[in-house]
Amino acid sequence: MRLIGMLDSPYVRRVAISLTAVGIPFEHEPLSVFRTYKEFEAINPVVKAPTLVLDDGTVLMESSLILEYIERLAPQERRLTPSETADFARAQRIVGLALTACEKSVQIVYEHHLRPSEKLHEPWLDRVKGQLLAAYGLLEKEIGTGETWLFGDRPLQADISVGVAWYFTQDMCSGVVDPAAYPALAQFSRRAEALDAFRAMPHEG
Ligand SMILES: N[C@@H](CCC(=O)N[C@@H](CS)C(=O)NCC(=O)O)C(=O)O
Repeated sequence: MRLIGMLDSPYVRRVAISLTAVGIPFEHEPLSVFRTYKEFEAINPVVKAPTLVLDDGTVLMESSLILEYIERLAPQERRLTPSETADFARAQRIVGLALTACEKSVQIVYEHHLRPSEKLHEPWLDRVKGQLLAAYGLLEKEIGTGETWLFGDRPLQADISVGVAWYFTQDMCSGVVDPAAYPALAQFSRRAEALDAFRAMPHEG
């Protein structure tokens, strides 16, 4: 299978790290939805990263849907979602907060880089920043000290998504979320970035 998209997208990176963590081989094609729009469009006409092209030619998109598919391929002992229903609900909540943090960070990046500066709309940016801080405030409470993984002795999807979101925000929205105010997340991120699967799929910002 082929994973299309750049690792500076948190959505692409969470899929790349997950594929690596569960041991599913894939080819990575780091096409940009901006700089290589035409090439991307030739693979997926709606130009969304990540795009996963299966060996039979099926084209998947939306990171969470792709991860659902990957979960079906993964050997049981390497699956990335908890099997207990209550744990699964908590994991989905944490992933939802992490994805919201990604979405709000991407909106800040787009507002600064895609919109002409005279059209920048401060009330909108303030609203998005407030949502971003709320997401990280809730995640800080969810992850405890940041010294352990969320569901046992190995990182699952919730851990991957939190780690990817935090690094993305710190790298791409510098100064918006003060790491000193989120010590557990900062520590959690250091541990996540030291994992083999994270190191193999580094953020490229
Ligand atoms: N909800 C989607 C978000 C994906 C997304 O927004 N990707 C961005 C790159 S970070 C993209 O494709 N942007 C181009 C566009 O939306 O036109 C997911 O989880 O995959």
